[in-house]
This record gives sequence, C-alpha cells and structure tokens, in this order.
Amino acid sequence: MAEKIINLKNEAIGNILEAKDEKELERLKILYLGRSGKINQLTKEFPHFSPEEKIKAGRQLNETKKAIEEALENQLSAVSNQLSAKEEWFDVTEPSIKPKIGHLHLLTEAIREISSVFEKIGFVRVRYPEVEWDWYAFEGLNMPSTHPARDDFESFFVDTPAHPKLGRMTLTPHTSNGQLREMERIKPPIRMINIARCHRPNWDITHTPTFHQFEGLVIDKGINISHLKGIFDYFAVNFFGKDRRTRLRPFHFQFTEPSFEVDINCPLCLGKGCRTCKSGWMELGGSGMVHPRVLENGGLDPNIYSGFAFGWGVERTYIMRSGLKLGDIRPLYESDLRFINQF
Ligand code: FA5
Repeated sequence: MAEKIINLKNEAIGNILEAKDEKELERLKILYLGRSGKINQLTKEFPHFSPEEKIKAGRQLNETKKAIEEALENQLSAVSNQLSAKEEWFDVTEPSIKPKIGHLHLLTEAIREISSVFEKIGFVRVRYPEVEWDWYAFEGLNMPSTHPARDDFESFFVDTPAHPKLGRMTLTPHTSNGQLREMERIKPPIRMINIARCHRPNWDITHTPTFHQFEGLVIDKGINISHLKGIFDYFAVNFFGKDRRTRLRPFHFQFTEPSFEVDINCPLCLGKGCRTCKSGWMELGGSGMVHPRVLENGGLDPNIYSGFAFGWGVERTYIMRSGLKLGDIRPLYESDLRFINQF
C-alpha cells in the first residue's frame, strides 16, 4: 500500500507541475482529490487492513493529500503570475509618458527671492512666533491697550489666560513683533529680515485674512534716514528692475518716528504718470526710524543706538512686480490648481 501511495503522490505532483492553466489544474484537483478521485479510491482497500496498517496508510494518505493540495496552490499562483507578466509586458523603446512634476507655490518663490535680495547685503533671515504675546505685537511697540492706533492692526486674539507681564495672546497682525524679539536675541549691529504669516479679519481683492509681511530692521550706531532710503533703492533695483526707484511720504506709525509710506515708481511710465498708475508712483508699505521708546523696550540705549524698520506685504510686493498682472490676491490662498499651475 505504501508504495501505491508514493506512486500516486509522484504521479499527481508531476502532472500538476506540467499544468499550464487554471482549467487543467481544476481537472487534476477533481482527478486526485474529488469524491471519486484517486485518493478516495485507495481508501476503499482499507477494510482489508489490520488496525495498525489502517492507521499507517491513513496517515500516509493524509500527508499525500496535503502535498497535492499545496502543489495545486503553488502551481495556480505560478500560472496566474505568468499570465499577468504576459499582460504587463511593455516595449521599453516606446516613448514614455512625462510624469507630472510639482513646483513651488508663487508665495514660496516670492519669500525666497525677497530673502535672497536682502541676504546679499548682510541681512539675516529670522522667524518669530506667529501666535504672540500682546507685549511684542502692541504694548512694547508703543501701543498701550487703550491706544486707538491698535485699530489699524485689527487682530484675532486667542482665548487663553493673560500672562501677568506680557498680556494676552494674539495671531500676529504684523511682523513688527520681530523688532523687539530681535533686540532681545542679539545686540547691535542688527540687520534682520523677518518674513512671516500675519492675520487680520479682512477679505477683499487686495486683502486676505492670512497674508505675509517681510519686516526689515537695521540698528547700529549712527544709522539715519539716508541708510533707510539707500536700502529701499537697492531693493527696488534688485527686485523690481534697474529703472525702479522709491520715494518717501510722511506717515504715522506708533513705533517709528519719523514714519514714512514708501512708494515705487510705476513700471510703465517710471514716475511720469500714466493711465495705469495716475500719479507715477505705487505704494509699497510702511517704514520709519525706530522710536526711542521701542529701542528702550528692546533693552537698547537710544542715546547710543538708532535704527530703521520697514514692513511690507509679500503678496502685494510680488504682484506689483511688472509682468505679473493679478487683479485679486485671494486666489493665492484658494489652492485651485488651474490658477497655481499658471506660474
Ligand atoms: C504694518 O503692518 C506695519 N507693521 C509696517 C511697518 C513696519 C511700519 C515697520 C513701520 C515700521 P500696514 O498695516 O500698513 O503696516 O501693513 C503693511 C503691509 O501689509 C500693507 O502695505 C499690505 O501690503 C500688507 N497687508 C496688510 N494687511 C493685509 C491683508 N489683510 N492682506 C494682504 N496684505 C495686507
């Protein structure tokens, strides 16, 4: 009996390994393992065996059954792999489909370009908290809690307990918090460029609730308005183009004295006045000489040090660059690929 079983096993496995498709394997399964298959045929001989022979043959038949089942399973997966390999065959000489490659967002490019223009003349890019204490965003910048100038920087305050010295927390409405933070971090000479996200409850074609500003701060002995003007003209030429210039208009900020609005000449008429710009100039952002009280709040002696600061919108500055005609800044934050992929 033992020999018969071994022969059956060899025959079955040999046939299974030869099988080329699922249909043939199904036929072999019925032939060997089916109700009237060859294994069950052998069990018909059992009644003639002694109890010991029955146990021995039963065990051997079970092992054979298992081996045939395993062989069927392995051959089935080999056959289907071969079929799918055939289906996946491709011509390596065929021209390929160009993969879709992403690119940097317009604002990331703007931030990198602005940083690199300032870094070339020794400014250091820094980043400070965008959820900030009242002291750094307002109080320390000469805007006590009841001062009406705070209204210009409408803010999202955070509903957390106030710090005994630094006050409440707010989402930064401007990057000027970086002025005090930088004075705390290092002693002059200071040449900082702080680019960060700002938040104000605004929503129209030139205002979004989240936007970016870049804040420059220069502090040293003997810094005056001519340094401020020189840096602005350097930026105008290196970021906007060789014929671009800036001009200063008197303004008011609580944290700078004197304060200025900075304009840049129009790319079309270069300052003469045209239908697009009317006056020949377009507004860039705010600036001024750092207020002596702000220097003191930053731990510096205003009798020794002086400095200037400026804070401009990244979005506005970037779209003002000639060639980029964006009538509305809101799509910059709408993640619409039809818009983003144009740049
Ligand atoms: C300020 O925020 C001052 N901290 C700037 C400053 C810094 C003055 C240092 C003096 C010294 P202002 O509120 O004007 O200033 O904002 C500056 C620029 O931020 C604006 O010119 C504009 O380009 C941009 N901006 C302000 N609010 C928004 C907004 N909601 N959406 C998009 N850009 C905005």
